[in-house]
Amino acid sequence: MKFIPTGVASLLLVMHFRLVAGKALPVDSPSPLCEKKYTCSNRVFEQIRKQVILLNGTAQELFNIYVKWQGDTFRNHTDKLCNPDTIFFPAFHVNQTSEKKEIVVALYKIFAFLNASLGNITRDQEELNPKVTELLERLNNTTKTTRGLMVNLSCLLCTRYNVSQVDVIYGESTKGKNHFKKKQQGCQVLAKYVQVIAKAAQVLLPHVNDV
Ligand SMILES: *[C@@H]1O[C@H](CO)[C@@H](O)[C@H](O)[C@H]1NC(C)=O
Ligand SMILES: *[C@@H]1O[C@H](CO)[C@@H](O)[C@H](O)[C@H]1NC(C)=O
Ligand SMILES: *[C@@H]1O[C@H](CO)[C@@H](O)[C@H](O)[C@H]1NC(C)=O
Ligand SMILES: *[C@@H]1O[C@H](CO)[C@@H](O)[C@H](O)[C@H]1NC(C)=O
Ligand SMILES: *[C@@H]1O[C@H](CO)[C@@H](O)[C@H](O)[C@H]1NC(C)=O
Ligand SMILES: *[C@@H]1O[C@H](CO)[C@@H](O)[C@H](O)[C@H]1NC(C)=O
Ligand SMILES: *[C@@H]1O[C@H](CO)[C@@H](O)[C@H](O)[C@H]1NC(C)=O
Ligand SMILES: *[C@@H]1O[C@H](CO)[C@@H](O)[C@H](O)[C@H]1NC(C)=O
Ligand SMILES: CC(=O)N[C@H]1CO[C@H](CO)[C@@H](O)[C@@H]1O
Repeated sequence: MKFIPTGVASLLLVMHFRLVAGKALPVDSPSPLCEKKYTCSNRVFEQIRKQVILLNGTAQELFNIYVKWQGDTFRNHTDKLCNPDTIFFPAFHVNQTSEKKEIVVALYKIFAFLNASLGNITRDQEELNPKVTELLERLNNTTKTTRGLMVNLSCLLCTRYNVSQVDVIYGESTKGKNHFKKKQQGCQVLAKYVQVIAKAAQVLLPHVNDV
């Protein structure tokens, strides 16, 4: 059995094609990044670091509780069904020596993707597990923190780094898919999120390159 669903594979192909073609993908958000006026405090980077560390501290638990409520098949075969390597997630190819601006752009890409994914996951779980507050609350909290983080990242991008557009690649919507696919896609995204957020937290540890 192969674990790359055809939808994901074709999405990857489309993205590969677009990257090769050198075309920037439009930002799918309803309003351009810097339309709002942001006031950035001096502590904003510190705030971002705290928010990322908070997310890193709650990601594994969110994943565990998610799996707990998807039924026996997911609980018994988590590694196979929720393999993080079978889902697209924006790359996070920065490290502690990267420029801060590069790090902030990379962070924006992953959190924009995460925010959209959490929207789908929350909608699906409200349908599949409408009474499970321990899961819905965690999804809600993670979404809230993610959006707060995006405000702070936008503030840096728009006022400090003069970046008014970031090309974000979004995932596939789960709308219209069957229950199993919805559960699986959410599970894969959250499994990958656990890995990526740990890397992000690592990169944001106080480092020398403070420009
Ligand atoms: C999952 O594992 C439990 C306990 O090990 C078992 O009772 C159950 O039948 C299994 N269910 C499936 C769908 O594999
Ligand atoms: C860190 O990332 C930069 C790009 O941001 C890259 O040029 C450099 O090779 C990377 N260093 C390591 C040790 O991976
Ligand atoms: C977050 O995702 C929701 C869809 O669930 C979208 O409406 C909203 O604009 C997104 N927020 C940001 C800051 O991108
Ligand atoms: C679901 O995901 C798609 C693709 O990432 C995104 O465009 C859409 O806003 C998401 N839907 C919700 C309700 O968040
Ligand atoms: C969600 O966030 C609220 C407010 O920060 C907190 O009181 C609550 O314990 C959190 N719930 C979960 C399940 O993490
Ligand atoms: C979280 O839940 C509260 C209360 O149910 C709701 O008002 C709020 O819009 C939710 N936030 C997000 C980001 O989903
Ligand atoms: C910001 O970018 C705009 C357009 O790319 C450019 O005209 C402007 O000079 C830049 N400002 C700074 C402070 O870098
Ligand atoms: C991120 O979370 C993981 C798992 O809880 C933990 O092992 C790691 O130390 C955390 N990373 C940072 C930089 O806090
Ligand atoms: C320094 C700074 O601007 N921090 C903001 C980051 O985002 C949070 C949540 O949106 C705000 O409360 C902070 O003021």
